[in-house]
Parts: sequence; structure tokens; C-alpha cells
Amino acid sequence: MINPEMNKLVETLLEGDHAAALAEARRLRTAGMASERIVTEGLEAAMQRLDDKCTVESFNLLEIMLAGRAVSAVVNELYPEGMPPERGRDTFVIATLEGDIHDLGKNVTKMVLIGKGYRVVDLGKDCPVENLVNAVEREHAHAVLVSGLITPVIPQVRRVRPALAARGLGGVRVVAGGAALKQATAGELNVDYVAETAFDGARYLDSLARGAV
Ligand code: B12
Repeated sequence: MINPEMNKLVETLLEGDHAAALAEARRLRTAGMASERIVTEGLEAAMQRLDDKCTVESFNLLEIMLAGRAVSAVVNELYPEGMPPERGRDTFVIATLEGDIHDLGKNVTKMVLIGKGYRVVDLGKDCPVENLVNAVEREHAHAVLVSGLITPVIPQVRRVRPALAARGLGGVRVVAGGAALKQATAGELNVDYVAETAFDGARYLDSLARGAV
């Protein structure tokens, strides 16, 4: 159930109209609404509605990318220095691993998580496992997210967990997603969870943040 005060923000976000969404977020803030509420009741509500559109029967990449861009614009407006730590949300490191240059799904996942208030460190595509581990250590990340669209990248994915453990980071969860990886099981990929969609991954990470998994 969307708070009526947030209707216009949610509507403009879902339309992918980032200029209108920004104007509405500024209006709400000027009217005295806290940024925290704009995130939880506005951005998260829009993400939830997008989740319903991200199914096998209904999937429009352009629509999702535009809405994601609008959400990112509002987050940058509310928190130009990055999401404040007191929001208590975890940090994740995300990348497409070395050998794979597909990054659309990774970008969607990143936007969904930012929209939910998480801090996401994006290492881009074609990323060596070594760089991923360095970033987890440097950023004190709670989980590593890997996106894979081509089958030959699977051996790289399988290397992530041992590489983390070798650095004393064996407790950091590894989540995989993307067309090539979601055909395999978590056991086959040597990861903790394989996400069907960006939203499914976000739900797993929400449970992780709540200490429920
Ligand atoms: C667009 C595309 C490209 C673009 C990529 C542009 C870009 N910037 O990403 C270009 C043209 C560059 C490209 C290149 C190639 N491609 Co291509 N490409 C595709 C295509 C058509 C769509 C992929 C896509 O972006 N889907 C939309 C996104 C949003 O979906 P998604 O990634 O699955 O992400 C969703 C979820 O999976 C999830 N998700 C994704 N990652 C993660 C990660 C986490 C942690 C979580 C939680 C969730 C999550 O979030 C998203 C929303 O829910 C697919 C076909 C297909 N149907 O998948 C082929 C495909 C992936 N490509 C393929 C191939 C073979 C190639 C090339 C090797 C072709 C060539 N011979 O050069 C090169 C790759 C070179 C390389 N080294 O990587 C094959 C892979 C086959 C395989 N199993 O190995 C596919 C499946 C096409 C096919 N049927 O043969 N490609």
C-alpha cells in the first residue's frame, strides 16, 4: 500500500521520468519530509512495483533501466555524499567477472539495491577475481555479487569463495545471478545463493541483513 503523499514520486519513478522524479523528491524535502522516508516509502515502494513487472511473462528492459536511472538520480540528490552509515544498510561489491563483458543485468541489480538503501561498490565488467577480493577487504563488504551471462565465466565464479577464504574473508556471502549462472545450482557454482532476478537477489540480501539466513 503506497502512502498517498508518495503517489507522484512513485508514479514518476515508474515512468522513468527522472527530471519529474527529482523535482518531486525536492518538493517533498522542501515540505519537510525526511530523506529516510522518501527512500523507504517512495523509492522502495517503486522498486516493489517494478518487481511485479520483472517476471518471465512481463519484462521490459528499457522500462526497468529508465526507472532504475530515475531511482539513482533521486538517491544522488538525497545523499550526494553516498548513503549515510546510520541508515544501517550493508555494503555489497558487485561485478561481472573477467572474460564476460555483459553488464546490463549487473547495472539493474545495482540500481535495485541502491534504491533499497544499500551501499553498492561497482567494479564494472571483465573484473579479475583478485580485484573483487581486494574491494571486499577495502570496503568491509557484507556480500559479493557476481553477474555472469556467458558459460565460460563459470570457472571464475567458482574461484571467488576460495579466494575470499584465502584472505580470511570466508564469512562473506557470495551471490550469483545472470542468464548463464541461474541455470546452475549454488553448489555447482560454489556460491551461497543463485538469484533468479535482481529482486530475488535483493530479497535474499534483505534476509541476510536481517540475520535471517
Ligand atoms: C545484450 C547481449 C549482449 C551485449 C551486451 C551489452 C552489455 N552492455 O551488457 C553484447 C552485444 C556486447 C554481447 C556480447 C556477447 N554475447 Co551476448 N547477449 C546479450 C543478450 C541478448 C541479452 C543479455 C542481457 O543484457 N539481458 C538483460 C539483463 C537485464 O538480464 P540478465 O543479465 O539476465 O539480468 C537479470 C537477472 O539475471 C539479474 N541479474 C543479473 N546479474 C545478476 C547478478 C546478481 C548478483 C543478481 C542478484 C542478479 C543478477 O538481474 C537482471 C534483472 O532481473 C543475451 C541473450 C539473453 N537472452 O540473455 C546474449 C548472450 C548472453 N550473449 C551470448 C554471447 C555468446 C555473447 C558473445 C560471446 C558473442 C560473441 N561471439 O562475441 C559476446 C560476449 C563477449 C564476452 N566476452 O562477454 C550468449 C551466451 C551463451 C552462453 N551461455 O555462454 C547469449 C545467451 C546469447 C545466446 N543465446 O547465445 N551480448
